[in-house]
Amino acid sequence: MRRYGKHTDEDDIRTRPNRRGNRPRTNIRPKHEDAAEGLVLTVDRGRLTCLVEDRVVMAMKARELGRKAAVVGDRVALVGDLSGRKDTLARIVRIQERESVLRRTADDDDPYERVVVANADQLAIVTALADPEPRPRLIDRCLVAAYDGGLEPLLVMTKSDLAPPDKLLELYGDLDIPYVVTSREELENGDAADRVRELLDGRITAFVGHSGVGKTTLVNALVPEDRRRTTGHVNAVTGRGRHTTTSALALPLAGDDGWVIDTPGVRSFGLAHVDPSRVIHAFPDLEPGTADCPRACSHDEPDCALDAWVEAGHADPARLYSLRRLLATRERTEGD
Ligand SMILES: Nc1nc2c(ncn2[C@@H]2O[C@H](COP(=O)(O)OP(=O)(O)OP(=O)(O)O)[C@@H](O)[C@H]2O)c(=O)[nH]1
Ligand SMILES: [Mg+2]
Ligand SMILES: [Zn+2]
Repeated sequence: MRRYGKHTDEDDIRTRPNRRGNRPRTNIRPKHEDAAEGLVLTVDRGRLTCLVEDRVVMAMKARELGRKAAVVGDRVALVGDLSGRKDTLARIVRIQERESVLRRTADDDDPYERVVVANADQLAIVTALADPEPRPRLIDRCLVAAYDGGLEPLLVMTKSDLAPPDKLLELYGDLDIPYVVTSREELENGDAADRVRELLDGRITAFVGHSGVGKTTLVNALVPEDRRRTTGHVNAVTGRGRHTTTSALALPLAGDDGWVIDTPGVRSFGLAHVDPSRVIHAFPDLEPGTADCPRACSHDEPDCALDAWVEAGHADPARLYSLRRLLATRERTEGD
């Protein structure tokens, strides 16, 4: 497990002009020199469960953080009671700069974006091959969010005992995304966990997908039970008696092999916040062809220089087709 050491802060002493007189005065706020570093494991109605060294510490946001919210995966600085004992509450005084941000909006018209997970470096997009039926549009949208947020995508196709993966594999073949296919039997004999674990090695992987595709089943197969128990998984029982995940939860893989973050199922993945010009970075083979594009080109418009560039043989047309399909997923409504 990663350890979190002490953190000092130099920004907390501020000078500002005194409003009444003109003499400057020094406004000394608490320095939090003794703040410890922690990792946010889960958030439940304003209460944050954090890992500080090897202790699980409950915390809340300090008022000085203002409207800034800490999310799962955030590295934070904590002060107060860090013992981790029952009924203690520490305070989060700082959120460290994020290395990646997975964002979504509830739908495309909703300007309010929420950060789903911070600091993940991989996005496992989980799709069941049946029950529920695969929804390529949702996969495409998760891909765009991953590219936009700086996460590398991984396709996880579950329930191959119910339907074959061929059609989906064909659809995503040109995108060159690593993928893994799992079945009920492989979950039970451990093969699924072994195969998926290889792709998670040393990384922080967030699992996303529609409700019921098997995210939690897989995460549970990956993380030994005693490690899961420390944080108390937040679950609710659905109308059909199935357990559904209600808040994101980070769990450590065995050894020093990284983290997995289970998240609640999503029906849609709004992309109102996405800047299309960032998606092209995920296509390094096409990116040089954008040199002659008009300013602020969406790469999905008539004047885009990519068509001519690909026609001239510089890249595979199938790759341009895939890029355009992803970019177009921002325009269409979901659910089909
Ligand atoms: N047949 C089959 N069923 C599976 C497989 N993996 C998971 N399931 C079942 O699918 C159902 C849903 O699994 P969950 O792991 O709860 O799904 P989830 O993605 O976490 O769902 P939410 O928390 O609601 O987002 C459970 O009844 C699992 O037993 C599989 O490979 N094959
Ligand atoms: Mg779940
Ligand atoms: Zn263009």
